[in-house]
Amino acid sequence: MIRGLADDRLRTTVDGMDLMTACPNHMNPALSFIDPSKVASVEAYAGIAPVSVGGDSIGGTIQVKSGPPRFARPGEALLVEGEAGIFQRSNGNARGKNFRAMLANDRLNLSYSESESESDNYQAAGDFKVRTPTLWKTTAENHVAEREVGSSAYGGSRNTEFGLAFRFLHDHLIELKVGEQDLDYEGFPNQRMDMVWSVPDAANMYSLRMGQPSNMNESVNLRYNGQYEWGVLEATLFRQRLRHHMDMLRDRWIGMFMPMDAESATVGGLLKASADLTDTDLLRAGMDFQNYRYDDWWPPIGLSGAMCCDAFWNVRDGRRDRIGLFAEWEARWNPAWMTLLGIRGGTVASDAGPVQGYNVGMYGAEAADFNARDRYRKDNHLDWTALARYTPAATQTWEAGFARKSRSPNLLERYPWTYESMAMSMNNFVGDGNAYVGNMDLGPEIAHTFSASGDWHDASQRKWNLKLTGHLTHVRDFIDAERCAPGMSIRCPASNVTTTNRYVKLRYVNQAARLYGFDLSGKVELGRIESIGSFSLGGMTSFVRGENRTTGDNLYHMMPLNLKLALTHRLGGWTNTAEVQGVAAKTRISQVRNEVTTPGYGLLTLRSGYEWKHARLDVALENAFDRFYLLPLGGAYLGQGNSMIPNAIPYGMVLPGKARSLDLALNVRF
Ligand SMILES: [Cu+2]
Repeated sequence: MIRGLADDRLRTTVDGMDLMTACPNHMNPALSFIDPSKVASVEAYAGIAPVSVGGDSIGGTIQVKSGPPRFARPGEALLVEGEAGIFQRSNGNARGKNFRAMLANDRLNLSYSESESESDNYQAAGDFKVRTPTLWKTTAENHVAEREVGSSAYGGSRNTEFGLAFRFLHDHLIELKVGEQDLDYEGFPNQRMDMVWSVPDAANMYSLRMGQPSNMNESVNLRYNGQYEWGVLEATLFRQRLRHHMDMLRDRWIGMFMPMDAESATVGGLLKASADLTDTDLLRAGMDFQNYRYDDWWPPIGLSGAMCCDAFWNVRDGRRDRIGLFAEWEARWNPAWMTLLGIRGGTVASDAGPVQGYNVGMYGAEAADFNARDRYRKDNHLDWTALARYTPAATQTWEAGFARKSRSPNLLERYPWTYESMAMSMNNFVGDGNAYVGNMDLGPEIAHTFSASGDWHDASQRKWNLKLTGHLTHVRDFIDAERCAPGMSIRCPASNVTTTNRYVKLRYVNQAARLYGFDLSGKVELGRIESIGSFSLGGMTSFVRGENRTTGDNLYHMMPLNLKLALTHRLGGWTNTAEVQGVAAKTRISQVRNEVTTPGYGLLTLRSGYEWKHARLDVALENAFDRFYLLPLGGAYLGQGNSMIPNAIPYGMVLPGKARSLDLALNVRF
């Protein structure tokens, strides 16, 4: 979440790949496809992202990259390197391992990496109870409050990647990466389903897809980077294929299964040239595209009843094709002034094929209405950014920017079509427990953002700095939600419009929104004591507010005022950190979604790390005082009991945070 915006409103890329999810609950976002041990850098453009890194998003941009390939120096021997690591976290008994090896001469680099991780359910720091009876527990067990957060376990998550890099003519590089991720199961405590391959404890009972990997991501990424006399040329072409299967892990198993499948294929790419026009003018120009195909269907259950006898199609033959062109001019007028002007144009075309429900009796009329409509939509985007930076002295930097950005609805905001309660409750990617239906008449969101910041520091920029940023965004046609009302469908009771303490049925709708806030961050070197080491203090605080200007409601999922302070001690290869996080109560809530307030809390985390020439050991004590707290952005806790019916799980419980955990990680390089 960046400045109140998240998910598809941010542009997130992994090694240049602009990846999409394939799930009505967005369980497989871009960041889930890179193994954390491989991440070499994370770059976040929090505010006004230049048009060359944005597009089809109204918030910031996040670029996650693994390290660049290394080569031996000419005439040098073969470069052989590797790394192996393990980690263990006491809470939930989370554990994992990673391995990486690389072989290179002065032209060619071959690499291989793999990692695995698993965890049991994690524990909260105090008892809480929201259980509805499940068949796995005795009656007595079903009524005991407990600390375990149901459906938070995961297992058998494996990432592998092969890499091949070729360097020629000195500074031209071609890289090919082939990656695969599969996992056995992953619980989602704020959704009504889990990612499942086989249910370990129920494997002997029933599984529709026994023996078939059902959650698998395959990607192929080809990249080129070349230095020319005039500048740099970059190209990326990637393909991603995603297979997704959901059902229920044992914590919410109610004696029947509910398989849900999704598949997607994405082909995307980028071509970008950065040319030095003069010593002080830089021009970036290029194009990017992304073609996405999506199918989302739920196999039938049983020989009679509500989920018999055909596959339910949530989205069939979904497609969303995007293309964009951009140009950006960066000018350094003199040592004090820099400006950046950019413009981007593009289109997003989306469509979906005809649908059907589990049976004609319950779903026939709604499906016929949907199928009778023309579902093709094409949106034109026109974005621009203007940014100026002023450095009047070595100790001050000022920056101000203004931007217009656009985002088109995703397929799951446009095309889910039924108001039937169970099917609607499976459509939700914000984790609020509510049930959603699409709206194919949605238009793109258009945001105008203004931000300004001041940065004060010592001349060397090493001893101290303080940075303050204020931001304001107005969004035309922000995609929020409205209550489903009797006029929309006979499946919307009047009580759905007025209830304040139940999960509700919602439809996506374009409304006006405004977000504003500030970020303040800084650090200071406190000094050095002989043979004891050096000390530094760093901190950041942020405030954001989101308002729906059409209804006067608050936007959903706004992080309350929060503060982080870290005191760091360094001596030789040793680093120790004490980190305090304080979060205010969340009292401004989205009424249309019946969002729940959360109390404020403070957490202390202690970390220590020691680095040798070929190894690194990290130890951390998270939540050192074992404080019970509720996650302000964690959503509704739906991890236990019957999650298939919107209000079978008692309304009002927010997902609790983790209890104290002792974490260990060891990495060895060779
Ligand atoms: Cu899913």
